[in-house]
Amino acid sequence: MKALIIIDIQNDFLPGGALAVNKGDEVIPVINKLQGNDYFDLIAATQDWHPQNHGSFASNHPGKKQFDKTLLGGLEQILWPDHCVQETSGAEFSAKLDTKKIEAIFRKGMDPDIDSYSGFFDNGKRKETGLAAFLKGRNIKEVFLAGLAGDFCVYFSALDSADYGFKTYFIEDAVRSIDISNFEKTVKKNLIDKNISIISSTDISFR
Ligand code: VGL
Ligand code: ZN
Repeated sequence: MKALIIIDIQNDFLPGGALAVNKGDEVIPVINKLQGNDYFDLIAATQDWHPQNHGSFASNHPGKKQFDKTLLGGLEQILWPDHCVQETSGAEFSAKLDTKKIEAIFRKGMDPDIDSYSGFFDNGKRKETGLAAFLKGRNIKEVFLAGLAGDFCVYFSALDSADYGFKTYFIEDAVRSIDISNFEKTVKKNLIDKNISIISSTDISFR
């Protein structure tokens, strides 16, 4: 059984948003096309969902600037612009994303004291979101990942998916990254080292 997990297709990560990923909007038609056939047995999504006082926001650290680093929950933390604040339009899924087939949405980043990049866990692996149990309960063996950002939330979701024992696929043309050189130099290598398959949406045979 195969699942497609759509990561954080939210207005704040799209052009014009608070933490816009360059060309992030280009993944939406690709993801809509992937959903538009019966290849996947299950489609789920994640949503970055921060309280306004979240510790990953530079605005909550007087004297620090956006993209500075600090410690949060004992872990190195990049300080982001305020983004995906609960119940704001920036946190909503893009109106262009087809959501009809999304059976479940896993929210993350709600604890102000720790960030959450992966759709499976917070960054300290303290608390699960329930995504892994949901997938296992549906007898999913293969997990396909798409969305934003390729070097953060999609990346860490892929690593955790592989750790849970799912055969994991990273759909490269359905992903855009915040730092493209980091993606090319580090992320791809680490995915390959974990036996995660980097594929194109066109490798998926539509039936
Ligand atoms: C993300 C940075 C901060 C992501 C979320 O969705 O990749 N990146 N919060
Ligand atoms: Zn976030």
